[in-house]
Amino acid sequence: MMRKQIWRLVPVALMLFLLSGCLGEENLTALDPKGPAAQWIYDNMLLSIAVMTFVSIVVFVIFFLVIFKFRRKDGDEELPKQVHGNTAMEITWTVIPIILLIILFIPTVTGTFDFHVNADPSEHEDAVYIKVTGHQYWWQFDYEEGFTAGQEVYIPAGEDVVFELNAEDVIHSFWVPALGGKIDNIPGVTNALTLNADEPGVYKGKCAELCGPSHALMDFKVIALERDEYDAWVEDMLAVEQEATAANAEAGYEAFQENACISCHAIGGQGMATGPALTNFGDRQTLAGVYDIDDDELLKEWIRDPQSLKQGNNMPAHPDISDEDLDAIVEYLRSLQVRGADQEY
Ligand code: HEC
Ligand SMILES: [Cu+2]
Repeated sequence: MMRKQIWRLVPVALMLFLLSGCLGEENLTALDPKGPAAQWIYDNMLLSIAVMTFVSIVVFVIFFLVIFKFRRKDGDEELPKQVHGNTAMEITWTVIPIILLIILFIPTVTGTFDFHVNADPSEHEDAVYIKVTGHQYWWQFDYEEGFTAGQEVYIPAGEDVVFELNAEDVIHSFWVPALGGKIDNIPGVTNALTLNADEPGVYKGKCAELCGPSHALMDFKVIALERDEYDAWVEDMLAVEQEATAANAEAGYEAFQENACISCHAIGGQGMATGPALTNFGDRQTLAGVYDIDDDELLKEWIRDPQSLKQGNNMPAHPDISDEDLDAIVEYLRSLQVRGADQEY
């Protein structure tokens, strides 16, 4: 009976095995570090696995040695001589764990100090300093130059970038596994984190603190560019004006105003930021952090009924918006490009 039940675990184990593939989703992994902070975490992970393996081997070897060597044999009548409190052994098994703890302690503490930063802009005058605000269920990135970006944060590669972390509503957590550790975004508290991407590229990030029904859809991206490309991007973000970008999508620009989208979405420094800034929406790699960006129908679905795609999010539905307006808005949104569509990342 018992044995039969154990076999039932096989499909479960198989499922877990298959699901474990999901952990490797592109670069959403801490096991392939792409920056110094992530490298430090990875090295520490390997070190603790090594220490743990050493301890396990020693313990199991002694364990099996003892149960075989000292087991009761035929003819053993009396209990063997009982010993208590062997000082040499007591010292040995106290000192060895202390040494192992010191081995773990030193790199952990030195790294913690190396990578710790204060959320004080005046201490980071040479570094790029970006304010990150977590919202249910999107990310806002405010640059010192005075513009705002939504969902995707651009940084120069190979440089320390300081992120000041805050939250608008509930606790979120800013995590880019390939670049470093995670720190919470807490309403009313200011935390800071420094990340450095070795190479230009796109690094996936995720909210790592359960923050509501669409927590699992609160993804973002770090896009690391060469320094000169990054500078050009900053210039371009600053140069965007609502009307200017709208020149080729006049009707959409008007529909965007008429439907009061602008009351929540800033474009080029105008409008409110209760929702993600759409200044460079045409450059986005995903819709709302997670969906296929190239699908016009999905984008229209989002505008008509955002709840159907991201439960509990704070964008109201627009059930009465006309098809004409929708088409025009989609065209307008697609025209909001700063980098252009043919970028590699
Ligand atoms: C009351 C504020 C509000 C209004 C009005 C509003 N939105 Fe939104 N919008 C939001 C919020 C909040 C989000 C972020 C949702 C999320 O991802 O959790 C959002 C997300 C979006 C996104 C996805 C952005 C991205 O970075 O992927 C698009 C596109 C968008 N809105 C378009 C529109 C359009 C078009 C209108 C007008 C018809 C509109 N919104 C009206 C609040 C608003
Ligand atoms: Cu969150």
